[in-house]
Amino acid sequence: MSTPKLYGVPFSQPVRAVMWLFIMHKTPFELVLTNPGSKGENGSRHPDYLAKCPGGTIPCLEEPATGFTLGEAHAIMTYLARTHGWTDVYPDNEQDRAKIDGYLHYHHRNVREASLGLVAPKVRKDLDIPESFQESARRNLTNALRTIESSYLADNTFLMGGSVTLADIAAYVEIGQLRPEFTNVFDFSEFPNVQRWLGDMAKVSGHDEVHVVMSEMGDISQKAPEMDTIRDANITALKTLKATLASF
Ligand SMILES: N[C@@H](CCC(=O)N[C@@H](CS)C(=O)NCC(=O)O)C(=O)O
Repeated sequence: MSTPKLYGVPFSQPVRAVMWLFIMHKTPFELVLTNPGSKGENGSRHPDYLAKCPGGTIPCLEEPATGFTLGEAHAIMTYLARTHGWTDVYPDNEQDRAKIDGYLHYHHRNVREASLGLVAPKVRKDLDIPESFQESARRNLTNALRTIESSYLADNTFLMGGSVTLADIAAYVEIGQLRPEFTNVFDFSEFPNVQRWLGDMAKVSGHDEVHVVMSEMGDISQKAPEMDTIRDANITALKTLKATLASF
């Protein structure tokens, strides 16, 4: 089977989720650098890219052998888990899978708001995200964290029970980026279960390799990062990815 292509950049949360899934299963892929939102060549709004991924967002998966393409991180993750037999993160039981799918649907417009409300306003000044929009995103995220704290993680180590699933990976790339170790833009003191889970997730295989971009960019709580800092963080992340993939 030829090496699958993954279109995106390491800075993107949903791209990181798919990369983490590949890396934890020591499965090679080729990252094709694709600028989110750009209509230029190698941009996610270029007609050639839209032909593969009509939504015009990253990530997108392509299997060169068959020409199959697929957008949307969660669809990609469940597809990869099913086709590779990765039952460790997507158990071979319809009810377990349905519960995971339930979280993956819930994630959008709830946990995903972490990026829109807290990270993008600092990192993507060009988007000029209105303050009212940021506030509503922060509210949605806080409500989602209350749900995760008091329900998903009330009696479980991970979102679905005793082991990591696709739901944890999808959730962590959003919530984890806010940690003091990374952007440091959220106060987790109201959420002890979430804090404990963040620590457990940081020990999962592939976590460090996928989050190099975050550790390199560092704390943005006081000051928006310079463009050079973001560019350098992406370059270091790409070098790490190359070394990781070469080790498989
Ligand atoms: N629902 C999509 C969201 C992907 C997404 O929002 N990607 C961003 C980058 S993190 C993007 O491509 N933005 C460019 C745009 O919307 O034009 C998924 O989970 O894959």
